[in-house]
Amino acid sequence: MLKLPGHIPGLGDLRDLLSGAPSLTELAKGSTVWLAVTGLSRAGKTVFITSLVHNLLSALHNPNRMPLLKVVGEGRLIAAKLEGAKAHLLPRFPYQDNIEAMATTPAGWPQATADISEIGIDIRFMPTGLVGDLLGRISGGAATLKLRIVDYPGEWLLDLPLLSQSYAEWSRAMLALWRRGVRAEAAREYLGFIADHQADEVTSEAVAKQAHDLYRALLITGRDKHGLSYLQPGRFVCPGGLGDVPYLWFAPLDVPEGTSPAAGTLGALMEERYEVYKREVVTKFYEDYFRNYGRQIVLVDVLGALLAGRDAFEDTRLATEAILESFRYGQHNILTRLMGSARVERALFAATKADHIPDNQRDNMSALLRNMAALPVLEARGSDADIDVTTLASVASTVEGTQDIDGKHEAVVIGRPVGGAKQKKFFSDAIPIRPPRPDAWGAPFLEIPKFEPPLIDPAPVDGIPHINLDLALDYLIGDRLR
Ligand SMILES: Nc1nc2c(ncn2[C@@H]2O[C@H](COP(=O)(O)OP(=O)(O)OP(=O)(O)O)[C@@H](O)[C@H]2O)c(=O)[nH]1
Ligand SMILES: [Mg+2]
Repeated sequence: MLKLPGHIPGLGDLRDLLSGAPSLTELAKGSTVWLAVTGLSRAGKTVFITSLVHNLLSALHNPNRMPLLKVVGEGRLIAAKLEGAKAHLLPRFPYQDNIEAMATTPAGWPQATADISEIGIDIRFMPTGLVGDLLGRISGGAATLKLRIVDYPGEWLLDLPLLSQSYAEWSRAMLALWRRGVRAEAAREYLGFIADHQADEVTSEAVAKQAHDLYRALLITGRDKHGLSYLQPGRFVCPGGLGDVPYLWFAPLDVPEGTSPAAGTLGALMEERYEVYKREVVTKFYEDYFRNYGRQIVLVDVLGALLAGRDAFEDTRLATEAILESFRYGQHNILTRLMGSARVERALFAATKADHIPDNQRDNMSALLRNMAALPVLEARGSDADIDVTTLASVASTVEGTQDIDGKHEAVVIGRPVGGAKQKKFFSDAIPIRPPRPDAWGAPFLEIPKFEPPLIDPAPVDGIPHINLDLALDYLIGDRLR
């Protein structure tokens, strides 16, 4: 039971204090905050979580790594440790394996991941102000925050629009996209197949499966060979633990405008599976998981998209906009219904791998991400989740330097490319603050090698060099560490 201190603050103060979650008793015993880390494949989720966990565990020994996380900067951190084994539903995030991969010689990066996972850290800290004062009297001063970090594929958020589309509408939207630009070339085989198999032909299990296999292969080729990101359904690209269940065996067909598939047709079978997918996979993800993740960070490989060229960049922009929809309750009755009373309180969109460009370009990278995802429009309208944008590097693998180029003193980054014998200097042209105009996509304007990570001590003592990781974490959960 809560024992009131000798000096009792005003009733108004107390009511204010006790009305906000978490309560004092929760604070003393330990409240929980969920932080979900998402982004399209290769955006940097695994590296982000690994560095975040390692730096939090190291923060007591080396507070200089995370000064902008206020609980550390203000010297209020008492302890941070990994949560012990528990009967959680999700697989455990392989922090230890990842750190070992990065700390061996030669250093490597963690493996790509295929499914959702989680890891918990217990943070013990001294709260500030009145809360600290009250807690000081009931629990010796310290509070505990259980931070649960979840890694899930951003591709899954690309399925939200399906919930408000019929199979016919979705098919039309997808096929219109696959008939344009670089996509049309990639989709030639699939488009040929569905030209021979119309939605109104008599249903056939074998043809449906064949269409699905071809379509799924198209999505994977689109991602791996053409750098495309706006790929639906998301689970065809990142199935997670789903396995190859029959209700997944659908694909878009040409369904003429103003019609929907009649019973007994191939289109009707596809439609049935599409509806089961929406119900069993998409809706369930939002209801069972997403709604618990009060704080989320969406990682975007803006540099990778710029480097991949016009079509890939435009596709990343589309995908980022689609992901943003999952944080806009005001616009979405469906999202509001799925979330019930739960809300994502804060979402941070972060351009990753900022160590590839010098410091003087990083604000441009944030501006570009802001403009890519139409975030200025969103701000003006006001959104339900508190959304911000930043640029970060989870593992700074370069250092800053300068180089004389054409008589000018230019900022560069210095790092060792993976497999390279020695360190090299890398210069990049200015990062544009808006998506480049169609005629501005000439030769690639920057070189982005895969850098070797810096030397890392696998023991949580020294931490890992980073850029803005502490700032990002303070934005996301700093209010729960006051
Ligand atoms: N230099 C540098 N490279 C990074 C950084 N973060 C990620 N990378 C590079 O990007 C690659 C992908 O990072 P991951 O964290 O595995 O990406 P992911 O989003 O988990 O990818 P999937 O598991 O495939 O979805 C890494 O192997 C690194 O080469 C960073 O902060 N700095
Ligand atoms: Mg990963």
